[in-house]
Amino acid sequence: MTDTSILFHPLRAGDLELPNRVLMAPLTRNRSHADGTPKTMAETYYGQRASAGLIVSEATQISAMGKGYIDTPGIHEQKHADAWARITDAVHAGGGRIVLQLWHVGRISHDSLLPEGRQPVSSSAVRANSKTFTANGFEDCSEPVALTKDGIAQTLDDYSTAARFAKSAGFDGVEVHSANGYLLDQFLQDGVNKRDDEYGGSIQNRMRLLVEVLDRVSDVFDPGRIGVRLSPLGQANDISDSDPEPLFSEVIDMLSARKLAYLHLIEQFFGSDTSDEDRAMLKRLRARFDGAYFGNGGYDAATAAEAIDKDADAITFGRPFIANPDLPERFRRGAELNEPDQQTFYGGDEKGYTDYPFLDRPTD
Ligand code: 8OZ
Repeated sequence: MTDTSILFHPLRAGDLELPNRVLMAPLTRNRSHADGTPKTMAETYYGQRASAGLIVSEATQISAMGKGYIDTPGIHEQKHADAWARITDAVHAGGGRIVLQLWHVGRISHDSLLPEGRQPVSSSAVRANSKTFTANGFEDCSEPVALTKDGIAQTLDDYSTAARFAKSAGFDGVEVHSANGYLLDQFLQDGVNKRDDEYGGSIQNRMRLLVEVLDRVSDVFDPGRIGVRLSPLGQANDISDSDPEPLFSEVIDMLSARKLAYLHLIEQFFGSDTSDEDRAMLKRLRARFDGAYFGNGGYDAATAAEAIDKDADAITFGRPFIANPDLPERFRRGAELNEPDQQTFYGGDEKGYTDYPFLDRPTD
């Protein structure tokens, strides 16, 4: 059996002190109230998972215009912050740490989810060949409009407000979601970004919105409490770039210079393999980042320990953490894992959310 003890070596990621390297990945669960307020059961769910080295919250919209799916949580009103404060209390009471993932979906949305039925916004007015989940089930994404200069200014203000609410709710930090074809990725990648102003064209221009978002978030949280998630392999939500490696090299150099807490890359998408060529590119990219590196996608305890032995600092686990609230302890003991039930991933109640059994705790 592989020696997995390295998973339990403490790690410092910026200002975050992590007692182990088995981290909880951000997981969309669509179980908030319609107004974006997390439900009480989320306190139990996150509290149950407090033994993670770090919890990255589910993606959380920074504004009403940043919403793209039914029943996802927000962080742009006092009532959202109040509910999140009870969640961070539950995690801290269990000895854990939690960062909030700040999210704007951009064009991956539907008019019916947005205020007054407005059109989604993006870098350019290019419709995504992708689907989202609304009150009517899976629907095609709506036609977006390109953000104007005023719209960009508003979006940056929304990031500031959201970061302040996150701080007031007691989060240990934030993760800026710049992956998976959502708004910031729609600015980075030239398959979508067709702008001819200072937010389009050159790599520096396409990075500008992410840089400005990080400036705003850094006014609220120290850089050592900010992480960024990227998906340089594209694949999700109809995103693509004509030349990803130079783009993501410059992005990661910028993140490294800012001395952020960590870089979080999606290395493999569920259900697809990553080619050797893509793995080699990811390796070159992550080597450019000076801070902590979190890998994600398809790991188990043994492959995570191998990756940490080589060049990762920690691994984030998604599906395994859905089904195993005590995942670190199961890894420590080499215990059996509960199997996740895909039927209850998105939406619903406590079933498949807070009722997965612990090794040592009887369920009632
Ligand atoms: C699954 C379903 C809906 C959204 C992501 C926030 O891909 C998501 C997401 C995942 O980053």
